[in-house]
Amino acid sequence: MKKVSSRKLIATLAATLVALGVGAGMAPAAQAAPETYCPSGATCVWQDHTYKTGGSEANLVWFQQCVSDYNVLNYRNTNKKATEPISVYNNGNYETVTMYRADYYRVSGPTASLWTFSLEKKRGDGNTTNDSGYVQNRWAVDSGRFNSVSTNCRN
Ligand SMILES: [Ca+2]
Ligand SMILES: [Ca+2]
Repeated sequence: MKKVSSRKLIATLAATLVALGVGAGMAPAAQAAPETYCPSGATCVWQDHTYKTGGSEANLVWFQQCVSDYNVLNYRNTNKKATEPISVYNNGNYETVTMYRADYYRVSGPTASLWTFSLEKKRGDGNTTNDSGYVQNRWAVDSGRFNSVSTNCRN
């Protein structure tokens, strides 16, 4: 009787530890989603692929209206200029965002449409330069705005 009880106790304890995510051999925690650090209502960028800057998802730049020139800003928690971000997430609640290759929303030439891309609300791309996801074969961004915001918007 006593033996059964302690086995039961151990089994219960083991189940509890598993439920708490404690223990050896557990699968690594799932990668945090970009909206963990990107505030609701904002569009966020990170320098590197998969929504990270220098290995951290917390090191981002975000806007609620526009950024007219990313590389005058620093990634959060760093003194790194926001030069050439390639991860973009639109955590807006209503609007599509348009992102631009050049600063001040500039587009030019016969391939002007190739100087921008759009992301609907709650969509992102963890590498704008690769050939998968919502944004393919583009570039690092240097400005962006929610679509209702004028191109006169300055950060
Ligand atoms: Ca610039
Ligand atoms: Ca992509």
